[in-house]
Amino acid sequence: MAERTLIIIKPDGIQRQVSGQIISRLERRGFKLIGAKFLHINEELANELYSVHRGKPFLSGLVRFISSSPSLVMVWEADGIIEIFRTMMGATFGCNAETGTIRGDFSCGKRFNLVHGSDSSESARREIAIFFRPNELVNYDLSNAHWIYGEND
Ligand code: IDP
Ligand code: MG
Repeated sequence: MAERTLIIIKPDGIQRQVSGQIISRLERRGFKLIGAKFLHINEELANELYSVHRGKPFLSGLVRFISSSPSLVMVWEADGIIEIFRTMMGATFGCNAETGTIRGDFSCGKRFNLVHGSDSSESARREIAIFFRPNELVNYDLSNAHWIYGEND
């Protein structure tokens, strides 16, 4: 099975109405959407998602931001997607992110950086399970997969 990652369009992305532009980049890259939920992440879920940041000074502000307005929570699949998407997101703060990345093209601040992407396969497994039951992830063939991955031999 191809690799999966949790991608969230955070409250600033929804409020700034750029979800379509962000999703276009994922589709253009050939990623496959296998799950999606539009929801208001509450404080409890936000604390669970960001449990790795427990004790850090920015956690309370981060939880306040994430639980301030709805988010679009998605699971996408592709070979190597975790690393590819981390590169597509850019550095954590928009003010440091390279132009051409999502954060570098859509933001110039710090905490408000539009997107979340899992940082390892272990994180992806843990984070996906916070938002989705296994039967909420849809299995299907992408009809153009052959034209995305091609033949490598
Ligand atoms: P990442 O989203 O690039 O993986 P993390 O270090 O996992 O970055 O931090 C999670 C989120 O917390 C960031 O995306 C950002 O919204 C916020 N954040 C991280 N560090 C800071 C900080 O020093 N000040 C304010 N917000 C921060
Ligand atoms: Mg992170």
